[in-house]
Amino acid sequence: MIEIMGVVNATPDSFSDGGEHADPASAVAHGRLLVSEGATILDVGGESTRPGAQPVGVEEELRRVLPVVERLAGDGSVVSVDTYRAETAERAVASGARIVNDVSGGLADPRLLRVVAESGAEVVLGHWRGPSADMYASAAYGDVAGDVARELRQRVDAACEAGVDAARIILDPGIGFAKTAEQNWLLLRELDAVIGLGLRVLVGTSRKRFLAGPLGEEASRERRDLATAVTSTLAQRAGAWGVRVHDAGSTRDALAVLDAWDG
Ligand code: PMM
Repeated sequence: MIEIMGVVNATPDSFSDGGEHADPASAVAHGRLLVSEGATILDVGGESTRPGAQPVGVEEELRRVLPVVERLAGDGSVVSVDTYRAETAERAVASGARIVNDVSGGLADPRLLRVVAESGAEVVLGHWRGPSADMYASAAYGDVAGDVARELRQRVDAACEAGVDAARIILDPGIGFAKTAEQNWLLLRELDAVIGLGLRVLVGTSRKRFLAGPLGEEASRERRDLATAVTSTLAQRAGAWGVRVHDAGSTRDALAVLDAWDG
């Protein structure tokens, strides 16, 4: 079965669920709802990584994230922490997170990979070419899927050098990170290049801007969730280990239909 990673944003400024879960109690309640709808991993983040988002300080990130991680892990859920900061990763793992989800693949904070190695946590290494505020400046590729796979391979090497066991690494092509809409579609179409690296692959398309291509700019959240269920299902078919989604129920249903089709 594919892993369904449900997004628990403990941020007041995430583009897709605009602060609804800014206080710990409502973030925890949302995490529990995601589990009831089929999420198998809960990804708790305290800083939005949407294009143009402003970073928050580490203290504020810890304040947002730690109580949520602690309570959801206390329920017995598998929790990941969506952070590129070593300190947040370290404290979140001490609070019960089992996975460190770093969209920067260990590039943003030079200490993160060592912290992961020492903690024994699993790690998601995302494809990344720079901070959110100016990430489109670096969206130049010769062959997007090949380039992303090559750059991810370098991050795997860096992680292993820092002492991370390769079996604990999950790769993420970083849909929407330093990529135009067209590049995102091409990368999904050629996901094999990343799957071929031989590690588990997580794909995050949920509610992202590039879905406006087929749906139109004004598409509602419900319509973007339906589109996400389709892209997540296709990612599973392409060999992904997991998908990261805001709405677990629609993706769970789509995956169940695919299973029935496959027989
Ligand atoms: N996308 C966002 C945030 N974290 N983590 C992983 N591993 N993969 C992603 O594609 C990804 C991520 C985008 O931000 P949002 O949570 O505000 O949608």
